[in-house]
Amino acid sequence: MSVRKIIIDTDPGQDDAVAILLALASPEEIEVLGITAVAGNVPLHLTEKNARIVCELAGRTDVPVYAGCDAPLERPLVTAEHVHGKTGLDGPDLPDPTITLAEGHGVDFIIDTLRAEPAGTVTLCPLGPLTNIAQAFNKAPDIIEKVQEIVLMGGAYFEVGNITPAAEFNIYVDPEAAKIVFGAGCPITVMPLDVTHKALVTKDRNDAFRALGTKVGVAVAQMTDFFERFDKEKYGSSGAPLHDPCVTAYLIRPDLFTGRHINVEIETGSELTLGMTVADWWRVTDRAPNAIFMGDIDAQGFFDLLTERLARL
Ligand SMILES: [Ca+2]
Repeated sequence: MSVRKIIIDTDPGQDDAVAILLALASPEEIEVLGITAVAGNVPLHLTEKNARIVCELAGRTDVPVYAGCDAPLERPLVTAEHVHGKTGLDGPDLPDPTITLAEGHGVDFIIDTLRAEPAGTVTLCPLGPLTNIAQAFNKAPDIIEKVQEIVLMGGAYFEVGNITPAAEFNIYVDPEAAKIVFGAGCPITVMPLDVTHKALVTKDRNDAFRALGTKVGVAVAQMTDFFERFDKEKYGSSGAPLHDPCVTAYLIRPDLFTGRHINVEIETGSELTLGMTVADWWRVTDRAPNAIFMGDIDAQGFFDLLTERLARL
């Protein structure tokens, strides 16, 4: 397997943090060209700071972190402090970053990188609202055909919604951006709630992170403990879902996931179902497939991979 060059587009977020740590811990499979922050779980000034905190936690001060868009394309920002806490990274007590933001806008970094690298060699990994990616495609349509793949966390079919009864948070926050991305024609792989709601941080799995005894292991245990409180109450499950690391785990172990190549459209018109991913899981339309929509995960294999890789940092 060759090393995949990726850009992580993110709104950390405790689960974003774990996704980034997994990528940085896996140099045999993943080379992180840069991280672009976007407004989402919390406002941009916090997500870009949190991304730098996470790189520093991993000892990877060489990874450039850019600030991207501070609001969705056409709507006011909706945030999720009720899940992630006031900072977006509540749980561990991590120091302010010493690394500074890279110069330039995150959207321009995405454009310049895709233009500079050979076509079909850069994978985009959006872990938040799709604003930065859509903005880059709008500004520089020539980069669309150069994308190797977009592997994103967002949407839902059987699990329907987590921010409204019909919509998953990342897509709901910027549905117009999601519509642009899903309509762009790039290969897309989607990690929806159908997958992530099976990736539950049970007590045993949380204990395994803590038992690493490292700074990273303890911080990840504290992060996953934090949103646990909220999610367990909400879902009544044995643990909280760990959404975003499914994206970076897929780049390392695609065999942990199964899904279908189907058509996925984004609802942007309805008040009631705004941001819904209308996924043709049963292939009842003749709309052309535009995404591999995952439906299942080997959850224990996923957590074993996470624990084994985080132990390296
Ligand atoms: Ca996220």
